[in-house]
Amino acid sequence: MFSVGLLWSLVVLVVFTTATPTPAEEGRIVGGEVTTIREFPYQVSVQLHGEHICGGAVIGDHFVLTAAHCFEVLFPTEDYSVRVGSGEHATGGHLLSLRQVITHGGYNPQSHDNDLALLILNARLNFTEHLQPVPRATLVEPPTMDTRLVVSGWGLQAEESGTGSAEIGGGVSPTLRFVDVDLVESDQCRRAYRQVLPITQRMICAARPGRDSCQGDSGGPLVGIPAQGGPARLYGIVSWGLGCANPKYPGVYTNVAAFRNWIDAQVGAWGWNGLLAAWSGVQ
Ligand code: 4AZ
Repeated sequence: MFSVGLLWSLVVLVVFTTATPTPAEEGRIVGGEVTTIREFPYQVSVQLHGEHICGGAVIGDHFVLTAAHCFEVLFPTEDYSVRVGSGEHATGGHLLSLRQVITHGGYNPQSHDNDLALLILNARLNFTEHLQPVPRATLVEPPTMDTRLVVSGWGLQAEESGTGSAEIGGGVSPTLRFVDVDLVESDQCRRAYRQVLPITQRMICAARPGRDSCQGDSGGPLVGIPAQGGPARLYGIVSWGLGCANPKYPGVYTNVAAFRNWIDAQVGAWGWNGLLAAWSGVQ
């Protein structure tokens, strides 16, 4: 599996050779720990032809939020599925089919701007202790420096090397992992990536020495737990970055709060379509 996201990372690595990570800093969801789906009941695995391609987050009883770049090469909707309620991407929980994949119309594969997709499931989810929605962050309560930020996923435990040939370690993790990261101020993130790509207001950055999300975590949730207590909220969707856990380059996440209107509009339109279909059915 060679995602477009990784491909882009490699392209950028070739262009900016000074950015090539050394083996020591390369690749791992370093500092990550194995966890269970009970701890992250909103986490799902997005699958193509039965294989994990991306993470995702449950935001409603028919809805999963993920990254648009997971669908850059778009297959028929029937080829995708979502595994919910399991800490293993390959087994357990329920494997569900999709009604629709809605990628953001403003998604730009070159700039990674608007890297967001909404998946509409065919069946209504039954929430359990293994399956729960996560509330979305709004612009009213931005993450602060003392918000605990947690990113989770089945992404690579070892990144492929700069040449793309020698792989350090075998593919995505069978079991769900998480790692704590810290918010990186937009200005600081902009400076870090100034020779690479613009950091837009639709992106937020997070990092911690030796810790990061990586390829295969894409589309997955970055959740913030307020220091003062209160509910966890979905702040980010794993989007892109230059390498993984490279001290020079924070992980970049889709800023979920910036898409409140877009998400609400898609969810609302789907609801009206459902009502219309039911109504025309009785006519
Ligand atoms: C990727 O290639 C990717 N360190 C995802 C996340 C990050 C880097 C690359 C963030 O899908």
